[in-house]
Amino acid sequence: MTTRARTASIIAAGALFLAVPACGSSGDDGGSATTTTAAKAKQTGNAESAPSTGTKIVIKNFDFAPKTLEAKAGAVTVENEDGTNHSVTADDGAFDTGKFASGTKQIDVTKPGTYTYHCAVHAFMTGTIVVK
Ligand SMILES: [Cu+2]
Repeated sequence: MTTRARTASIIAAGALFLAVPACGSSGDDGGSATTTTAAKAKQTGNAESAPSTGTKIVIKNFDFAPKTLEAKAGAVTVENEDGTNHSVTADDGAFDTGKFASGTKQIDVTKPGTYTYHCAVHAFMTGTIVVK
């Protein structure tokens, strides 16, 4: 009984230990993620991966397009074409569309800078807004 209980708590502790670093690395790993994207763009020559100027982000097929948006300070429109809940949530909390499944939302990017964001539903969905 005691051995069993101890084993269970060791497994629980192990699961916790595994969960925490996985979370942390995806959060503050922005530098290498950028490198990966750049490397991929170079490799495939895919123009879609290159920074794109505009005021709109489209969510489609569980991805953001463009991955890096260069925008002037002001409003950015986010359109969800997936029919599934997604969000554009700034990693630093500067903006957040909230979860929505279709239609458009607007976010305000007022200060120049580079903002990394993610989807609050799907942590693997990430993008960047560069405000000039
Ligand atoms: Cu999502």
